[in-house]
Amino acid sequence: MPSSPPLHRHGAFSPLHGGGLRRSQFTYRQLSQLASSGTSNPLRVVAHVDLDGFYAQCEMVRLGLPKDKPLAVQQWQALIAVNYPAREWGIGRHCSVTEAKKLCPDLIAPHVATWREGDDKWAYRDDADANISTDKVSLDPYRLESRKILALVKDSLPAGLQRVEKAGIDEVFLDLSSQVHSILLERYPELKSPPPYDDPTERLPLPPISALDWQADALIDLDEEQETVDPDWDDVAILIGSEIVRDVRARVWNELDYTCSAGIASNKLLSKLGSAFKKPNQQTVVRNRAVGSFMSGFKITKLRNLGGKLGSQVVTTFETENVKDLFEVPLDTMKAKLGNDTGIWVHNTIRGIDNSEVNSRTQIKSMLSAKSFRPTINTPDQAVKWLRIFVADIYARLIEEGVLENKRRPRTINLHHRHGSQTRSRQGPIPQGKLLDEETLLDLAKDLLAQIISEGRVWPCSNLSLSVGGFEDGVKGNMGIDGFLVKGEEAEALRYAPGESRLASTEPDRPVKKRRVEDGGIQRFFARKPSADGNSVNGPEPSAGGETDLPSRPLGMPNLDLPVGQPSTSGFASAQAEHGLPDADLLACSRCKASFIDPDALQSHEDWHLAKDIQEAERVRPAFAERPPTPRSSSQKGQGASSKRGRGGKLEHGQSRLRFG
Ligand code: DCP
Ligand code: CA
Repeated sequence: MPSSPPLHRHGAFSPLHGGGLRRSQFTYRQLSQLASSGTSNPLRVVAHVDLDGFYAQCEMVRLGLPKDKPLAVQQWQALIAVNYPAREWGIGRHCSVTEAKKLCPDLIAPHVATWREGDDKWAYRDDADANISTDKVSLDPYRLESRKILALVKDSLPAGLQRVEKAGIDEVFLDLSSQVHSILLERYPELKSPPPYDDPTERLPLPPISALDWQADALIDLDEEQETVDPDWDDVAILIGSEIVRDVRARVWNELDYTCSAGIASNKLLSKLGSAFKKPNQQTVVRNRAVGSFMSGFKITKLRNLGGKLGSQVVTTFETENVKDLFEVPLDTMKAKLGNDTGIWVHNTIRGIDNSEVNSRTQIKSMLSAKSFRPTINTPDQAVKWLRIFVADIYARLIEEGVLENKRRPRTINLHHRHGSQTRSRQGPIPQGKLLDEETLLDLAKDLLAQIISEGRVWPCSNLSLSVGGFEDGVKGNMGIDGFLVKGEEAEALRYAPGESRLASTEPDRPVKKRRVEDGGIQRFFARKPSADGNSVNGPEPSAGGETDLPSRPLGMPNLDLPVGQPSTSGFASAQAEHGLPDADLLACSRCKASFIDPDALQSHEDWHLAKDIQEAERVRPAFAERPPTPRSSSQKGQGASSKRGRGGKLEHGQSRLRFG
């Protein structure tokens, strides 16, 4: 923590008396509840920390390059991450490698590491871009760096008071409320006094009137009226949060050599917009009093979850693109025009209201490794070579998950196969009770492949995906009785004897059970969460799950980064515009509105849908429990709403930052 307190006390004034008769707008109860990180506490402090040009920074660190060298990470012919020096040359993810090198001949463009057919370890290879048919991308190097950074972030925060949610491969949310509470009491011991008359609804005294030292933080402008209002405890709380975040960022930089940007605000929605507001290597504070002015600078479709269909509908309905204009629309009108749930949600979102919690208990539920074959593969031998790679890939991640220590282990294994437009899946249980090793997994995968092959009509094969799921906490020490009991998912899988493991269709017979909404409304706009890692198709929880061979988040790929059950971004409608693709000669995905320049990109995109379908089918597997295990072929099913990542927080017209303090 910084050595000097942020409030410069005025002589002998105690904060409790400095405010004279005027009182804070916050109560003793709200202050004390800050300790338990309540999500509707107005003093709440949440931060979002996001690494700058993450994969590119990983490569800079790996190669030991000076920070000013332009570098972009290549995956086949595409760029998937661009560092900030390279962005100054006009290079972005939309560029091909060739275009980027034209813009900046000195560009360093390492190719992502790959697995190669027949090899048992991923590696960085000079010829990877020429070997799309025999190589498969490995994101392990980035995942490992991500883990290191996450561990350091956690280590920078007091163990008992931290709440850290990994929100993606390069981003975390921190609920700093408890820590801020403890620092507040330490710095202002007067706040420890009981409330007058022991009444927790009494309002706190005001903090002293003094300049708050925001150091290098970017602060969001206030409107004139707010400028003149003295700081209250929410300003002090967020300032303390900002100091904590500055220290965390300094450690990540000093110890691991990475820069990151951060947003500090009262909730996840605002802190995420804040972290993207000023990049790289900056932190932006969105004080409660600045929320109106902050939000009013955004275009509606730049807000999370409003990038797609729902955003377009809102724009059309209210005939404006600006959040600012929506402030005028009364809640009742919103409800009437958009439906109850959707109306309330939009009404809150544009005002920066978000009561979702920072969830530190998110755990991986499944891991997937997949490859689309172009050209297709035609023999069992080839398929087995790929299974070996998938198993090695998944096993490395299982080790990270603690499978060797028996901390967590999967209970089921699934193999999905595509032949033309036909997809088939087989699933089996993973034997419990002994340490899971790579050979066992491979044998199980081969077994599933043999089952699929025995049905015939399998070659040529254009996609194979292997996944493990049904993660459970392992038994530590002596194996308890639970270790020998078969439960849930595994029990279901076991109902099908080896050799006849149930076929999981990619088209669920029954629709996914959805959160009931009054108007059947908002849910129709929202798809489910794909990967935090960008290219993964994970189990039903936010995670660092599987890896397909698609560009990690191909153009138009959704990045739905809300917990399951919550609305997330919808639609690809703006993909084209946002990525600056030309209007002409675009190939459109039949399942969503995404457009692509070349057939390979389209194919990748469609494979992504497939992988997501597979995941979805797994997720709703219980819906099949009563069905007889009759093998049948299945077809794909459209997912409906999908999403496009909205960066949301880049500098918007009309926004500037205020020097404060
Ligand atoms: N990623 C990807 N494909 C995409 C988007 C992202 O492979 N279409 C990967 C590479 C990124 C990482 O995910 O480095 C994190 O994604 P971000 O959107 O956070 O982008 P960056 O970290 O690269 O840049 P920024 O500084 O804008 O956060
Ligand atoms: Ca990032």
